[in-house]
Amino acid sequence: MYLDGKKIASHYNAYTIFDAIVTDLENTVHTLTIRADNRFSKDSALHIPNDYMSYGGVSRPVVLEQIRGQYIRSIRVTPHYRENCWHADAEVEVQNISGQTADVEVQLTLAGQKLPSRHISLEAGASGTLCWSAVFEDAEEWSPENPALYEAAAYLKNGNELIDDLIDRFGFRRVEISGKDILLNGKKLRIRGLCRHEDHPQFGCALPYSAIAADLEIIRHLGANSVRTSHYPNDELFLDLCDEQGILVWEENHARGLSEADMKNPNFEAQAERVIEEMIPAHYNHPSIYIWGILNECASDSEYGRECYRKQFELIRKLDSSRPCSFASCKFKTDICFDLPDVVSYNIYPLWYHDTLVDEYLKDLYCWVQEETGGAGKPFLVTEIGAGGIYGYRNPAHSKWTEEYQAMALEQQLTGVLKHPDCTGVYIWQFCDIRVSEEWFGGRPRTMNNKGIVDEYRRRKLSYDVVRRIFLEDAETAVKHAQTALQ
Ligand code: ADA
Repeated sequence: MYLDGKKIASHYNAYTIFDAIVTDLENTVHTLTIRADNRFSKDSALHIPNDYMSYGGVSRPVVLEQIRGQYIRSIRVTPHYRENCWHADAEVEVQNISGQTADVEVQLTLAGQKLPSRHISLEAGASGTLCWSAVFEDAEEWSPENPALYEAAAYLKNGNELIDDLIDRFGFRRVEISGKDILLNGKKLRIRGLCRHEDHPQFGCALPYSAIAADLEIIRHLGANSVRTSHYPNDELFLDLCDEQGILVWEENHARGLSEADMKNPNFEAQAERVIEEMIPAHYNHPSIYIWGILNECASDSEYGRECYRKQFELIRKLDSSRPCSFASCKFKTDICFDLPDVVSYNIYPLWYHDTLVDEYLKDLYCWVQEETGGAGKPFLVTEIGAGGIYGYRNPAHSKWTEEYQAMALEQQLTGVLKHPDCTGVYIWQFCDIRVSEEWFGGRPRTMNNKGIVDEYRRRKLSYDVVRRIFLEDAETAVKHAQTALQ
């Protein structure tokens, strides 16, 4: 990033937020230049030729702000439930970018409650954090059924002058692990989800509000209650809409299918950990995010890989102790990391990559996890399952890649997973067909990943109605079970 031709910032990774502060600017016209480079190189450990497209261009919003001396860098709201009542802790970080000490005041309103203002003296260039705790007796819980959102509004004053404000939203909800269950607000969670890439034939990975909203409308019509942001942090717009619509989100850092050799790239650990350090503070207040994921299908079957997983889970828990964490494994019975996450998650493809019957495959795998790994007794999620189906390729012989085969496979896969007594739920791979790197052309007809329930133009395949029927039936059954449990 350049201002008037002078470099002011550089950032690795296309999916996470970063900022640059320039002081003492003249009051005149300036030129801001952003150069996005999507070329692969040995220095890039995360953006590599892959089963999705690393698009060029600027794919996230660019925001310019004129700030005066001091500004509010972040608001972090942590709701928690105790003594039958909602409480919330708030932390407001203020930064002093001026050349002298500043005595400032912060006023904070949380969910309509005006809290006592706080003062802080900041030396030149320093930042500091102010904290509040408050009780909210009438707070409405955030849930998929009732996604109640509240505002956190901070105002920064220097003397009597209001010099900055920052307004964010949050929700009163709690996510806990209880034995084999994930609890949302004390109730057992049941995931009926879809994995979704940010990918669109008109917009690449930079989908505008209207396209994101249209995707979520389809996702809700399918009867899904969750989206997995495979395989990187998503656009704030998407998360805001999930907060508003009660769609639960598994958000994960940027990595897909990195081998041990890939993970030994000298830049890998710093680049992967940096994504976590940027993703969690930026997205912390979103109630829709119920779990953090890392390192999709990376080398969780190797000692070196395990050390990377361990360090990243440690980093997540340092940044956010209010959510569970997990990773999606494809290592069948060779994974050595299940003692590390809160939730055991697997990507499995019976009837696609191997012609094993779903029930048999899942039962065998679940038993192995219980008997042979540190994942015994933990919640168990299927984070990917699906099959390829090329839109418009129909053939009653049900050969692979036909829409009929995909519909048949998903019928058996979803039924098998959702009837397993100890499975918390399922994410279908995947929402829509997406572009893949040229290097992946071999196994990917059209140089596309064709496992979408809709194609890249969001046109429904035969599997669409199968998924909708099964998800709606499962939701109905879950409601009946919950009602029976209350009687
Ligand atoms: C893996 C991977 C996905 C996708 C999928 C597939 O599970 O996590 O990104 O590549 O396989 O289509 O085979």
